[in-house]
Amino acid sequence: MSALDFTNEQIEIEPGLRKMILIEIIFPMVLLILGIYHGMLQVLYRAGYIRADSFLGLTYFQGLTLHGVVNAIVFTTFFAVAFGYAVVRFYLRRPLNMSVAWVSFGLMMAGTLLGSRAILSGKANVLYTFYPPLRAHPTFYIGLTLVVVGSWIAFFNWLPPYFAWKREHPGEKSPLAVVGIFAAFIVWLIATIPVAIEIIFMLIPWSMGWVATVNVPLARMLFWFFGHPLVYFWLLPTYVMYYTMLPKLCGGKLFSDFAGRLTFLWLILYSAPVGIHHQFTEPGISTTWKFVHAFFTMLVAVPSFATAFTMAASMEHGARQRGGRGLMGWWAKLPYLDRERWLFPYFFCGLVIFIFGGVTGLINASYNLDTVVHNTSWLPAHFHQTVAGPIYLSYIGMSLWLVTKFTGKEIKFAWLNVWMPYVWTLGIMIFSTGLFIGGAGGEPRRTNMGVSYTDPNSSLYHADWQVAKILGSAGGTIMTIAAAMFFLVFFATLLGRSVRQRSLELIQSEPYHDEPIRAVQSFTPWLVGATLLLLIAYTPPIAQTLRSNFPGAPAFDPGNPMPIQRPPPNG
Ligand code: HEM
Ligand SMILES: [Cu+2]
Repeated sequence: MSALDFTNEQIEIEPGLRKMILIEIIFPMVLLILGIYHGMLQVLYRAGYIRADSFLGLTYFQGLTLHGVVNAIVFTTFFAVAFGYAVVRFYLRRPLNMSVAWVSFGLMMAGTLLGSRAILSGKANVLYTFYPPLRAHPTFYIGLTLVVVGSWIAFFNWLPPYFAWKREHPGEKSPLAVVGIFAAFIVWLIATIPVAIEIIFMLIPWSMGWVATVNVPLARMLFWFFGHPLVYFWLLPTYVMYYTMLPKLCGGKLFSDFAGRLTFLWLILYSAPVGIHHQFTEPGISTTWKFVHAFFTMLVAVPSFATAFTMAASMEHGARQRGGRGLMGWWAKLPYLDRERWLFPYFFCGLVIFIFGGVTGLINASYNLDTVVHNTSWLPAHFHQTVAGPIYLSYIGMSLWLVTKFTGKEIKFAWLNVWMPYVWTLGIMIFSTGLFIGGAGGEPRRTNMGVSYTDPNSSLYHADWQVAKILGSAGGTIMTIAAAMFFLVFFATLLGRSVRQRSLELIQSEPYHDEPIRAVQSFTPWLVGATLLLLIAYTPPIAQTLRSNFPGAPAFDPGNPMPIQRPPPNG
């Protein structure tokens, strides 16, 4: 097979599994329309184009909660599970236990419906981080728990075929994509245990009214024990696509198989012992442990650099196969607008955005710089360049890919499809520049600025926050246009006629260097290392938090500075 040939292996899969994966992609895509709409509203509120506490029936905090929960929790988790099924089924070539699969699916759907109902009825204005003392209705927490447990069950369902494959292929390397997906779900398992403890033992009893107060510093620590590895759970499926698909899309090979394995396994090790970098400004945790977490955070940046170099080398290899010449001339030979290789722009634009997301992440993680940007609009500027950059683009791109293959349909509006990632990139760069400038100048995040800082009639008015306002809303509008382009392509394709055989087809890149390094061929040492690091990184700070003796907090609603219920005497 020549490097320029772009045919991929296809396999037939059970109709039940195909249907399930399709629903797991289409259902969150429908919710995402609501999620994106509330992203657009966010920029309008910030800029003061909406000067009110609510818009079309939903309040400011309700919309922001919906935006964060749908985009960053529901859409991402559903996609990771759907893509995980596709990868495991494709590479291991074994049927899956469908009864278990449907149980996982049912729990995730029920949880999403329960949680969405709580948000839409205004009983869960707690944002996607659900920090106490903001308190939601119990169904919000129960819904989230069901989504998480459902996703665990999906992962457990992939283990029997994996072990069977290992038995039949002794001494062989596991397929790189499977290693990446398993790394994602190991990170997810590690991350979701502390947050499950927070939800089940602290938040549900408190929101049920069984206990009057909650230990806020402890809840926040358990949340961030989850919150940072969460972002690597999002990122790992993207990395799987980058390492296994991008090289072939460029017409070449993966520069180093070892770099891929090391990246995936390294993330198991360092994703979690870093959560306190979100808590640099919080009391009750000593500077020593804040520093330790800051240090580990720098180590978790290593695989991002490894990925950047490996992707650049792989793209160069591909471009040279296509006739690219010279030190820089090969850049001209990448398939920027190639309708056959249309996933390329989705991946490439994500990588470009990620350069900025990565660098600003290092700024956030630097203890002293964080004090300048903490809780300002700098933060949403940064994380839209990660979760709404490479992660979002690769997830929607792969969703469309799987849908066309599973339904045998042709892409509609193919020209819009190849342009969409570039429009999104333009939007996000303008949007983030605005929020970065605002944040560096002190503009807060999660604030209805239209009725405060950007309202000339308010005593809080900040005349100097105009640039951020204009760039933020202009960029947000362009992002919304790009998102609409995608939805048009996606749903028009879905409604079209089937013209091909329905199959599961994934792009597989061959390795250029296939290094026989044993250290990256087993999960075990990395799992042991991760456990040790977690014990070291979290035992002392949790002990400190428990010793700190902060009074328990009563429940609050974001719309009111007074507690919902009066705290008991001696709180
Ligand atoms: C049209 C596209 C989008 C626009 C205009 C937009 C805009 C915004 C704005 C302005 C905020 C900040 C609100 C604030 O802190 O004051 C925000 C928050 C957020 N966005 Fe987006 N966004 C978009 C798409 C996305 C996507 C695709 C994702 C993830 C896949 C995402 C994830 C988030 C998250 C997790 C938050 C944090 C919510 C919170 O602080 O509770 N956004 N968005
Ligand atoms: Cu983090």
